[in-house]
Amino acid sequence: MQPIRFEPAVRGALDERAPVVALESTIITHGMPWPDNLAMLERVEAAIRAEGATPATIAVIDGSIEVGLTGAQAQSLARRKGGAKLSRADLAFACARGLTGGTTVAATMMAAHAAGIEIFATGGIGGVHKGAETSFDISADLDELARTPVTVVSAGAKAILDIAKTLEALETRGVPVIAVGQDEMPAFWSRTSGLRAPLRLDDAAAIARFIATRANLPSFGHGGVLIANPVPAEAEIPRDQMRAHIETAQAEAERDGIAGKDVTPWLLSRIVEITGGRSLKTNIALVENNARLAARIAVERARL
Ligand code: PSU
Ligand code: MN
Repeated sequence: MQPIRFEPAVRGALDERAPVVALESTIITHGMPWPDNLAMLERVEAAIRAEGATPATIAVIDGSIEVGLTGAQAQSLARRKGGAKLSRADLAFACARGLTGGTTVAATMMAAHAAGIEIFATGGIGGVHKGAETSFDISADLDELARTPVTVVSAGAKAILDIAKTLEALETRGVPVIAVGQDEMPAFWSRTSGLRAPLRLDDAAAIARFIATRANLPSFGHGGVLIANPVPAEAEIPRDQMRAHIETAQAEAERDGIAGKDVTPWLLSRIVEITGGRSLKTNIALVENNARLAARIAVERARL
């Protein structure tokens, strides 16, 4: 059995050292409902191709880590109910047991790095949950950013999290966090968070130069980089509106005893209901926006 398999277009692009952008799949299996999840993936892959890069969506199918999905594989993953949510702790187990599931930011970073892909686009990373001082719920995405040299293009940490604590945890782990085009850290559905981002760069070329410089500094290039790209203004839900929705969903999750891996998917889908579908439109718009920026970074990086 081959643990990592490449879709032919992705293999070809990597062999030619052409720009490739990895995409995660927990967002497909657990982050969005069918059929919006598949429509999102198709739009996002098209946006990457339009910028001159090759998309490589990563997932585990029947125990094999797929780097790049065929249309049929993407559709069957998106339709599937009850697939696994696979993070660092689950990846080898899923391979051994022949499971199928979506890879989180952490697991996708591992697979992307193993495949030789440097740039990865997602919606929002996992981080330190509200109430983590008692629940200890801190996403494995943060430790992965500390150890695996992949640049993750996000709209920040999901606003259901404690963003201030998430920034502290990233600083502790030595992860550069770079806001794009503004001083403030974005907050997923909203362009603002009320918190200053640690670092700022204004375009894809500057980000590509930073990644290249860092990779060339001996022993500095370990670990990942987090790019925090604000959602486009026309798609954003302002922070004061989101705050109330998040508090409502959070209180319901606590009441119903939602815990562990279920917390993030549960809150995201409840917030889609509470906002009458508006948060899903925003989520799709921000992933597409991140994919476009990631593709531009990959194109600039390939020139350096
Ligand atoms: N971004 C989205 N939707 C998602 C996720 C990110 O727009 O569903 C997923 C990512 O895969 C991320 C995961 O790694 O949520 C975090 O889960 P947890 O908090 O359980 O680590
Ligand atoms: Mn968690």
